[in-house]
Amino acid sequence: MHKIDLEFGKDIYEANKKIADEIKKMFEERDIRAVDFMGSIGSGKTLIIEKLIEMLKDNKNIGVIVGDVSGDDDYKRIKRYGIQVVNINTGKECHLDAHLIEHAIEEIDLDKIEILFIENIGNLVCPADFELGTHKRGVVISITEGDDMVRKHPLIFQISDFIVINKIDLLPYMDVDIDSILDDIKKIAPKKVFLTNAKNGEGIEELAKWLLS
Ligand SMILES: Nc1nc2c(ncn2[C@@H]2O[C@H](COP(=O)(O)OP(=O)(O)OP(=O)(O)O)[C@@H](O)[C@H]2O)c(=O)[nH]1
Ligand SMILES: [Mg+2]
Ligand SMILES: [Zn+2]
Ligand SMILES: [Zn+2]
Repeated sequence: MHKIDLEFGKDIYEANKKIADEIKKMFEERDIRAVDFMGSIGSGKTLIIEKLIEMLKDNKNIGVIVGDVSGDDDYKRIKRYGIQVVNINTGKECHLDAHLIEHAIEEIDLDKIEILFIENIGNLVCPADFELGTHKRGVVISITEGDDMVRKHPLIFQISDFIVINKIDLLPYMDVDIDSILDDIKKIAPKKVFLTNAKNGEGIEELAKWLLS
């Protein structure tokens, strides 16, 4: 462990960005593709990562960092796949930051991974402000959260490279207008969109292909 080099009064975002840039450079040197999955609580981030692992693990070496405020539920779910996984408990913090990732990757044998999935803390606000050094950042929302998520939290969608709308299997049961979500995305944050059902894997292959391209 080292002491974080945060001068008093120095911008915390700037300090984060500096570490994130170093991490990204290191990933590039090692040819590791890293993806930050942000998104709302319970939207399906872990299940989507599980489906991606199932789909890719025979051909790619995958590592995962899971962030949760507390506990190891998601860690255990990923661990079942027999791949390298690190759990980060943030305690009171509602987002991951680059310094946490810097330490988490000390616990990973980077020579043995080609892809790193990072599951951020479920939250549509502050994860947006903290880059983690990944090549791609995405935000996962789901049908059960209603159709106003994008316009209520524009920033996180705008800074993302892709957006996943998950749990589309629940559309028939919810009073949710998917076209309204897609309209908001078009207007507010025109990004690559994936419609998924992480339960049966629908839409995950398309996401996997895009993430690797
Ligand atoms: N019907 C349906 N359920 C889903 C889908 N994706 C995830 N779920 C369920 O939704 C719940 C939450 O899924 P998780 O993968 O734990 O969600 P998460 O975003 O990782 O949750 P946190 O880490 O707690 O923020 C679980 O019960 C999943 O089985 C989906 O596409 N359809
Ligand atoms: Mg999770
Ligand atoms: Zn440190
Ligand atoms: Zn936060």
